[in-house]
Amino acid sequence: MTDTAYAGLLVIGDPHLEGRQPGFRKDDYPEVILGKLKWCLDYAVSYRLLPAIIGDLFDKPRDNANWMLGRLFDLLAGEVIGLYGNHDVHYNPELTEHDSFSLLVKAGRIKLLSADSPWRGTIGGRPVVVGGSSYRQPIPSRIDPLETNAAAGPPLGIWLTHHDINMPGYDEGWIKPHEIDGVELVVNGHIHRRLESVQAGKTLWVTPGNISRRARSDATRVHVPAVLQVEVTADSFTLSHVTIRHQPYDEVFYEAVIAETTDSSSSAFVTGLAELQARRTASGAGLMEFLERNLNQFEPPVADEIMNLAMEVTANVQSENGNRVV
Ligand SMILES: [Mn+2]
Repeated sequence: MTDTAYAGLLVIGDPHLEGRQPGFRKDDYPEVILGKLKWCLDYAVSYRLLPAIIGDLFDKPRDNANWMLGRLFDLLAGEVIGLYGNHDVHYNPELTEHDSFSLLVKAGRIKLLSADSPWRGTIGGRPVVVGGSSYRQPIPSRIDPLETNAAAGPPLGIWLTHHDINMPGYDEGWIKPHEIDGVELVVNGHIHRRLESVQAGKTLWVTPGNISRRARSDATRVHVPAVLQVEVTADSFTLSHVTIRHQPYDEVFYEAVIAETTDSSSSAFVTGLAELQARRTASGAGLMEFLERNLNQFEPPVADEIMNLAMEVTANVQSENGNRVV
């Protein structure tokens, strides 16, 4: 498909692909999340949208399962643009040849956007520039007009980011939404829930949230996995959140079973352990939570030793993430 046929963009938030089960997910996460990405890419083809991944394609930057990388090479068959997020890089903030994401860039499966290398083309019959700043890369204050195709009129400027943006409902952000000269729309990844958009001068800042639900938290419970469809119109654009088919929250996550207890006797500890064993998540999620709540009943050297052992065990699980755990 040539870019002249594009009607818009499909912005895909933080897929966090992983070859093993994260946290308290109880479904077959590796397959489910690849399936979601496939759904997004198929949807993009059906509606003539250029797919754009706004960082954290992977959950772990390295040692990703070969079968998963192979599937990705098949899935990313058409034109796809994107950024790397903090989860895609091992030594923040640079992408290196050791990180899986770099393979996809090298193979031309993803065009990595940067300030120096934006995507340029025609969308909805208009010239469009889509630039991007990967994790910790500076967000420019303007698109240089010399860089734009003046003959075809001013392009629609879109910028993608993977940053801690200070949006309503997310106060960990250190970058305030601001006007960027020549950019009408900024779409930010990194924040895993959909937040209210902020108009800063001529620039609209949008946080669509991610397509997967990773953490078992209240925020996740209300988050509806969706992608952001940006339809380019003659003089502007329209935005819509397209819900991705997903299972109910309770079918995706184990129920929280570790009740707060004031009883610090070892029998409560043992009961808690038995519950943990019954739940047995692939990543050892719940174990740390359990230990943090219960270790205070032991002498510090004993508590430290238990914690060290637990960390060793869960680190081993992580290093084995090339093996699928089902
Ligand atoms: Mn993320």
